[in-house]
Amino acid sequence: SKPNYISISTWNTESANTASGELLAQGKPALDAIIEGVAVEEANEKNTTVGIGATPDREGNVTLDACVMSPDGDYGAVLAVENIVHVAALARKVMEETPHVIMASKGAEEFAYSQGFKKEKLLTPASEKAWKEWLKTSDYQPAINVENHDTIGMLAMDASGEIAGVCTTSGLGYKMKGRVGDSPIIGSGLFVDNEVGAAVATGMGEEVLKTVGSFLVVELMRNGMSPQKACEEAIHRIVKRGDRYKDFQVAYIAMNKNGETGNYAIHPGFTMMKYQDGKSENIISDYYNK
Ligand code: SD4
Repeated sequence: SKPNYISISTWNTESANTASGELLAQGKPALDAIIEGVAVEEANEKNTTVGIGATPDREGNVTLDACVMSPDGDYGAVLAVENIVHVAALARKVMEETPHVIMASKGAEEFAYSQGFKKEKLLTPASEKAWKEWLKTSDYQPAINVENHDTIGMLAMDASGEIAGVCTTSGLGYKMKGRVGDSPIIGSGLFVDNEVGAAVATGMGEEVLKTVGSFLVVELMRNGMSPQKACEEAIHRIVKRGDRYKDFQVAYIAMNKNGETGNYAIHPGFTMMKYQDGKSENIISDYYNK
C-alpha cells in the first residue's frame, strides 16, 4: 500500500534522511524536508564529498555543485561555488528568487551573500592534509565508493503526495579546476516529474551526463517500468558503452508516485537510506558487476 510519506537518499546518510523523514512525518512539504535533510551532510565535516570538509580540486579549492527540483517542475542549480556550505539551499534561492535556473562560481557566491549566506572556509585541516598528501603522487584515480558516504541525493514524497528532489556534492576529489559534474545538471544528476516520480544519481558524473541518466529513469517509469527496473536499465546504458565501467561506480535511486522505490549500481558497495512510517532502513543495493 502507498506510504503516507517517504524519503530516500544515496549512501549511508542516515541522519540526513531521518531529518527529512521526521519533517515529512510532521506534514512538512517535500521541498522543505529535503533541503533541511541534506543540510545535515553539508555541515558534516567528516563527509569528504559534500559541503564543509569536502575534498578540494587538485589546486586546493573546494568547489560545490547542487541542484533542486520542486513538485511543480521548477529547477535551480549552482555550479562550482566556493565558500558557501549550504549550496542546496542556495540552489533553491536561485529557483525561487531569480529569473534564472543556473548560476555558476563567483556570481553564485555573490548572490549567496546577497541572500544572507555566510562566507565559510570549506577546506578543513583534515581535508587540507589529505590534499597535501595526494599532491605527493598526484595520482588521479577517482575512488569507486568513498567510505560509503558520498554525494547526497535525496528524493521525498510528502503527505500530500508531492515529490521533490535535491543533489549536493563537491564532485570528484582532486578534479581539474573548473570541472562540473552531473549533480547540478537537470536530467543528469537529478530529475523530478511530479506526475511520474523522481531519480537521482551518484558516482562518475561524466558517465551520468553522457546518458542523461536521471531523466532516462523517470521516462522509463513513465512508460511503465518499476523504479527498480528503470534504475537497472539506466545502469545498463552506461555499461553497454564499453569495459571502462570496471573502473568507476555509478548508482541511481528512484521513486514513483505510489511511493515504490528502486536502486541499482554498477559495483557492490552502494547503499540507499529509506525512511517511511517512522522507520529508517539502510538498503544494500543490487549491482551489475557480479
Ligand atoms: C560528480 N556524481 O560530480 C558526482 C560525484 C559523486 O559519488 O556522486 N560521487 O560526478
